[in-house]
Amino acid sequence: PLTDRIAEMKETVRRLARTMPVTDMHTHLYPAEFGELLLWGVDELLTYHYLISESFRWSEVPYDDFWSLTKREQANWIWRKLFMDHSPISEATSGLITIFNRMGLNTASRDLDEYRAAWADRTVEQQLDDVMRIAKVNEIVMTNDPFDPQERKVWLSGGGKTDSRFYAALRIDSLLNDWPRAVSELQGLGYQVVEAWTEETKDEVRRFLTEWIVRMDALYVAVSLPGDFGYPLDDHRSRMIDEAIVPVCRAHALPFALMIGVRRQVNPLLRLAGDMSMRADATAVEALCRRYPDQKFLVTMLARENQHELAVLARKFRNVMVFGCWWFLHIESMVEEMTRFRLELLGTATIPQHSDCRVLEQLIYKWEHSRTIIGDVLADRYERLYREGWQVTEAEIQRDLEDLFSRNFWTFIGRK
Ligand code: RAT
Ligand code: ZN
Repeated sequence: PLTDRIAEMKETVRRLARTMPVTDMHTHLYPAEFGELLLWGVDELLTYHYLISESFRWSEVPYDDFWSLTKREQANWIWRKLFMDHSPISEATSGLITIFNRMGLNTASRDLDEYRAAWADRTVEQQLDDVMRIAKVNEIVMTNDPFDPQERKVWLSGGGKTDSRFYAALRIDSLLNDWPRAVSELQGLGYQVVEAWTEETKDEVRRFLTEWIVRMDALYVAVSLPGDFGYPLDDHRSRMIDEAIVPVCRAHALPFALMIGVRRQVNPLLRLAGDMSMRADATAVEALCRRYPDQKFLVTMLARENQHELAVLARKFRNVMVFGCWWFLHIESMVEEMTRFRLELLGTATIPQHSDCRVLEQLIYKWEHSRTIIGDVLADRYERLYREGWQVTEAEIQRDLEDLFSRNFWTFIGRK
């Protein structure tokens, strides 16, 4: 009977969604050769900036008291506030419990030192292998900023490419959002730029972009932008996009990733945890897509209010690929809501999720939660078909999930 076939289909979707290899197309993770840039282990997990802001809600001590602690002391403090004094029910806190559980630790013991001991005899290489195996993440795209001196050292010494599981994305926030800083960084690297938008400055910015795209073999160029980003305007950002970024991206056939809707440092006392979301104007993306129909744009937005409009925009412009449930949207209720209407509006022509992990082991919970939701939403869409007499084979389910979890990304960027 139909109900049995539907139950069987749902079981297949669930199994494949749980096990299908994933390409994680935006993270802040790095291979081992980047040394301390790759964060991993229990103290890094506990001091994740998502948890820092949650823990301050339970404290009245001055912010600087926290910042003056060692990392281990900060981790102890957060552990007490968010796990001992209160129940860890938020996405980020419960995610840590999922990590402990999948790593085979006893979550009932609540013994932080026992958890620390479990990491003590692991090498970073082992942990990378194990975590990627558990999370079934096969490819990881980094966030690569040439203005970060630690990171630059690796690239300039010819490194960065020994671990074939990792891919680069050239991140250029300050070129667009903090031009004076970019000018001084570029000058420091030997580029002949000045703050005025001179011909030589344009040439040199293009040379900088080109050299770093080639050096990193970058898959795309990326920026995060505030919600009040507008385009086209008579401003620095529009000139930079029109005369440097898009021409270089086109020359290398690279997509430009726009992550729109962040208001940086609304509370500077929280440092990295002090950024906020902000509603954006999708007509800026629309104008870009219309002006550059053969330039591809990977686009994500941070405000929930922008999500439906963004999915509709992707129906109008095939050079847009909507990706991920970004940052504050990376919570189960939002992932479900967004995935549902994205599949309803776009079918499987979307990249439903990226992890944005900053700490290696986060791959475990972020992908497990998302896989489950994406699978369930997809199965609901198939169920509708079954009720009309249309069935999907296991091979078709596999194909659809492959599109969502990896192929759409690689096809859109023109690789593989
Ligand atoms: O999600 C995050 O951890 C944020 O801090 C940012 O890194 C954001 O994802 C970004 O890439 O700007
Ligand atoms: Zn990020």
